[in-house]
Amino acid sequence: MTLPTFSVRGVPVWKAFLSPEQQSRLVLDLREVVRQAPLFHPVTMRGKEMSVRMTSAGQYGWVSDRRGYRYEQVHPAGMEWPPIPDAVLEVWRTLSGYDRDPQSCLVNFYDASARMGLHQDRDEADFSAPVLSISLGDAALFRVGNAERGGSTESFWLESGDVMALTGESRLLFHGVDRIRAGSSSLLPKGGRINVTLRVVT
Ligand code: MD3
Ligand code: FE
Repeated sequence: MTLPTFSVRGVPVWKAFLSPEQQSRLVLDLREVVRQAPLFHPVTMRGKEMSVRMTSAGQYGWVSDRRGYRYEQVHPAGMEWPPIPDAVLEVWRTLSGYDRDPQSCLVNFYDASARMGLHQDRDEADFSAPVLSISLGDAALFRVGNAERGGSTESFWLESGDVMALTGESRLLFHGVDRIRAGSSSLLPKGGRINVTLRVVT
């Protein structure tokens, strides 16, 4: 198994794990996912639109609306989520060290002004299953904190082709995206950042 480039608070990061060719292939596959299951702005329980647009592939997709957030087996428009692309599954099988395939492939799209506030991911049944994150397109300043809200944080840039894994102790750390460095990658013709997050849900 490939050694990570560095780890921050127990979160391993593989810099440029994906070649430019692999990144372009993933973008083509994700365009097909978005064609079948269009991106939408999730809405918080307070009725506020998130700046990130999302969609999913796989058996479960993450949705949020005024009723709350949860995993659903259908897109808000009613169709089933498309299958997780093989090229995405390949990354999981190489790096996750886990014997089950992911059930959810969340696709987050950030334009230049999108961000994601500090939060924990705890909607999954089994926190011992890893979460894998693939970054594509413009760089993002990622922030990781502690298992409880508050305290010190550390930030680093995630660039196109980087992969990060959240396992064990690091799985429940608070984390978020502070900003996007517009124009830092030419992978997406109109700019922006895609983050693909793979999870076992049930
Ligand atoms: C770090 N997405 O969708 S990668 C999310 O870049 C989310 O779009 C971010 O946070 C993004 O929930 C970050 C995924 C991630 C998931 C779980 C983590 C990062 C994590 C758990 C602990 C630390
Ligand atoms: Fe998260």
